[in-house]
Amino acid sequence: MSTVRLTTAQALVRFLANQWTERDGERRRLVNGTFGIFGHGNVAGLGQALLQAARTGEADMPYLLARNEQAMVHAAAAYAKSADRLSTYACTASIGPGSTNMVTGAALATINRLPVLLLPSDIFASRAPDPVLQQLEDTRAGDVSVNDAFRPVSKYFDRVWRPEQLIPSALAAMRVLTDPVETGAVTLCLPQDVQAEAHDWPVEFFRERVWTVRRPGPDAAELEAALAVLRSAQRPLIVAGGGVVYSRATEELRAFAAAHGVPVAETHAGRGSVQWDHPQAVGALGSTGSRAANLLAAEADVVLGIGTRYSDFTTASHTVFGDARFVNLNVAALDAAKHSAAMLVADARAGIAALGRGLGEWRADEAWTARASVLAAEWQGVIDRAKDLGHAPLPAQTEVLGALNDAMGERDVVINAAGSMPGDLQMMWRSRDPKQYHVEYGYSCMGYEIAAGLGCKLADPDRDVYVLVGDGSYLMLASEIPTLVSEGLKVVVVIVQNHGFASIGALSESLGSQRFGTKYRYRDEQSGLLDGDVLPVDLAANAASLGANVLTASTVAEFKAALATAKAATRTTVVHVETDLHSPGLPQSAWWDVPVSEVSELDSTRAAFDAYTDSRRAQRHYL
Ligand SMILES: Cc1ncc(C[n+]2csc(CCOP(=O)(O)OP(=O)(O)O)c2C)c(N)n1
Ligand SMILES: [Mg+2]
Repeated sequence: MSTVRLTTAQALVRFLANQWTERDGERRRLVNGTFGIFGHGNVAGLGQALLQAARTGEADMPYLLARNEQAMVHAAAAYAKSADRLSTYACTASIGPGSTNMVTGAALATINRLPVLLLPSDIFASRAPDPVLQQLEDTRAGDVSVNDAFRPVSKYFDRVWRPEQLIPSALAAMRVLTDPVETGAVTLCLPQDVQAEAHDWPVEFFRERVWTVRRPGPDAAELEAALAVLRSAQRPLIVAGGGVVYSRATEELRAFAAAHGVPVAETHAGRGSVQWDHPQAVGALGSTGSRAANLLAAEADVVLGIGTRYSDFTTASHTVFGDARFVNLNVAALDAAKHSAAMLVADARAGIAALGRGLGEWRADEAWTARASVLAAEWQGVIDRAKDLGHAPLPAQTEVLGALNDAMGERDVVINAAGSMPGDLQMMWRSRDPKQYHVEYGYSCMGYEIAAGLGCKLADPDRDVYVLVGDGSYLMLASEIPTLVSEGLKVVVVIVQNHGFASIGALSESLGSQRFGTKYRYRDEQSGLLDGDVLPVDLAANAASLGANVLTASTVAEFKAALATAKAATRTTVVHVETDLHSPGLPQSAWWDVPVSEVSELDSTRAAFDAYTDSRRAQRHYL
């Protein structure tokens, strides 16, 4: 057996450079590059290995210097989302805080089922200098470190205590990253001494490996049972989730919906599965759904869920569906089994094809299909009105989002994650391309947005990327603007300034908590609350100080003009627009379960509790 002498870190870099994925004849690098921030935990181990790779060309592993470890994991997750999970980035962080900063990113990736490879550095395997700077000391166990916090949020976790242990560990990591069911954050902890330690590695470890991203077909018995339920349906509704997009099943879904006259409602991750003006498109479903989709969900007799995990926003906390039976086509049994469904465990594309063949000429009731079209058209009228309110003196958020939607090209991408915008976007966005609507709503993590712009742009350099970020999110994590600037990547960042939390403020008010603590204001001396004057915070100046071009707009007309300038720009450009914190949103037609205090001294809370108790009566198990 021929061997090569390398450090553990050098071996890992060389190994990663030789991993590929393949699906439908498309071959991609599994780990396209590495984001990192160096500290004493990784500068001399992985840092040296990455430098050697760059200097000698012995391994193709581009290195990108991020500014915040959480943000770099978001960038990797966004890259993977854009790449339909066929490719991702690795993230190296120093031990201690550098590593634990990645835990939030790991949770986001795992919950959204997006592959990211995390390489937190770890305490000395030798234990010689214990406690090393930033080491957690545990009186009960010697093998615990802060990195154990990654365990519940990782789909695979290992700590490489000895160099040769990397071989099984790295192979297992690749298997999990490329498995459409298992995928999520994969964490290999690398003790700082082991990273730098040499070993004689079998050359075979570094050969090119191709991991097939499989498309499992349906089981014959499950398919028969699913078809029987569907054939009995008169009022069927499709719920399209992220699995449709990741599986690239959108063409098949469009054809299936048209052939069988089945309306299609979409989740956040499934938005764009059918283009907005497809004859069967009825918009978004659930708490922030269209009235069309929510009415149809209440009346449907069979729901065909495809690639959805049925989050509470989709089901309106288990209130949106009526007496429907469910058929769930999903690559993961976990999701296929939800709502006591007839399970169809399969790849979305393979499953839709099999269902289409089995259904033959079957069609939904003509009246049902027609009613769906009427409701969908009515909802488009609601959107048109929300886009053009003439709200003054500050524009309404829906006007800003509408202007952005109109200004964007067919293939451009819009990114968002948290605050009031995901709800408005989900209700009103007109998607033309399956990759256009990039809203992270599995973890809804403030701070994802700008970092995700970086990941998206790396994945799809030929698409224009528009990041929508609230002032709250911006204040949490604008750190990757300088990274975009240094890498020469152009993203348009739209900062929507409303001096606080439009989202949680409105929620607070509806739950009787009077918008307490949701405004960015001076503390008022008399009330003792944060409801004084607006703060002298200038996010436009802040963005300029980070190296971006900055444009400001205070009316919708100015915003449109700024977008046109930003579109033509060749470098990262921020458009700062102020909107009315209290501006009207779109009409809500479904509930969201947020419990209200059962006892209270406040009238507002008591009234909200009564309303909450009423709403909860509609909540059900789907048995
Ligand atoms: C990291 C993180 N912390 C807290 C929350 C809870 N949260 C959801 S929306 C929101 C406020 C967002 O404010 P902003 O970005 O200004 O958006 P707006 O609501 O004003 O549209 C908060 C605190 C979250 N989703 N993520
Ligand atoms: Mg805000």
